[in-house]
Amino acid sequence: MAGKFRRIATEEAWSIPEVAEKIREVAYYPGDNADMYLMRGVYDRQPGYGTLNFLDGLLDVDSQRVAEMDKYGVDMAVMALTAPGVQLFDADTATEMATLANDRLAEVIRKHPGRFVGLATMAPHSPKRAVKEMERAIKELNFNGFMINSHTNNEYLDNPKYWPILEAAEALDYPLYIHPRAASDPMSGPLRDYGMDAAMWGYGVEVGTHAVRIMASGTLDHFPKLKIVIGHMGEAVHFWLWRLNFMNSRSQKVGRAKKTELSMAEYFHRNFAITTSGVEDPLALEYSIKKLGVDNVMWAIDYPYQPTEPAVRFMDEAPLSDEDKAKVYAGNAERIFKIAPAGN
Ligand code: 1WB
Ligand code: MN
Repeated sequence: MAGKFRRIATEEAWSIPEVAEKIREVAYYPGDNADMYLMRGVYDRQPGYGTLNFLDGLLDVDSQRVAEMDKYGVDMAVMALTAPGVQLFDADTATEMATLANDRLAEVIRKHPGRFVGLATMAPHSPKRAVKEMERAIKELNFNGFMINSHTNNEYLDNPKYWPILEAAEALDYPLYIHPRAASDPMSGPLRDYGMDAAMWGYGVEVGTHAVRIMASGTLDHFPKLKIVIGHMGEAVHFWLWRLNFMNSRSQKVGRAKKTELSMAEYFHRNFAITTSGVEDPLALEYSIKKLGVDNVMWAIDYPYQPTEPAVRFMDEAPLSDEDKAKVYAGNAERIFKIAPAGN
């Protein structure tokens, strides 16, 4: 892998048979969660997503995934249990499955030295146990961060009951990646038609809303050093910073919005970094780098949901200086996820 640039892909998905089997089961539980449709497709190969066959790619490491990485010069993948993680399960099952998934990911990392690092999964619905698992993941499994798949039972991380998780991420000093899942029930109605529920549109609406809730609630006043990573070219949140600032400060003045220590843009610049996962648009990349600084944008593929070759080509062809490209491809991930530089 002696390419010109080290390539670290930062939002790479995988799963284990036990979690896949459990998701297949809960996807038919009574209820009207918008994630169910996608889950039936991916995990039970029902029409819609079944034919895309993501499942094989998710469950595989040794045959296809590593070969694909080698073929396109992807040096390292930052891996996490795929959306919606364990968040569809009841708290006990979720806690148990998170531990199992993290143990398995640690095995993958050991088996392929230098090729993978892990983001821990945990059960937000059981914050105390989640914090224990976060500590174990960093201190015993040597993981490099955490992933939560947006809402849990329609609740968001601005809810103080989840703050122990934010506190732990800040104290352990590793980033929290907020990955999409289908929108929470009250928001999901109009997103259910025309395939809009998932990656096409609903995912971005869900995580964008989550990020704005975290900022507008003043939650980050309590966790000034917390680093939050969001994918899909920032879920477009940074496109709205000017308007978020204008409207939020006006609303704060008339008592419609919560008083916060910083402006929305200040929170975003201080606490967030973004990845390019699944958005291979040069103009969106240029805007992101200009708006957020080249130090806050990381490359990702979103394997196996997105193909590797165009993701690599997109970044190889991006009109950036070598110095900037090296940052987006690897340097920023090394700093933000504390990944040892190549050769170490
Ligand atoms: C897709 C993308 C589906 C992601 C997913 O199911 C996840 C998709 C859990 O492209 O349809 C993802 O991780 O971005
Ligand atoms: Mn993803």
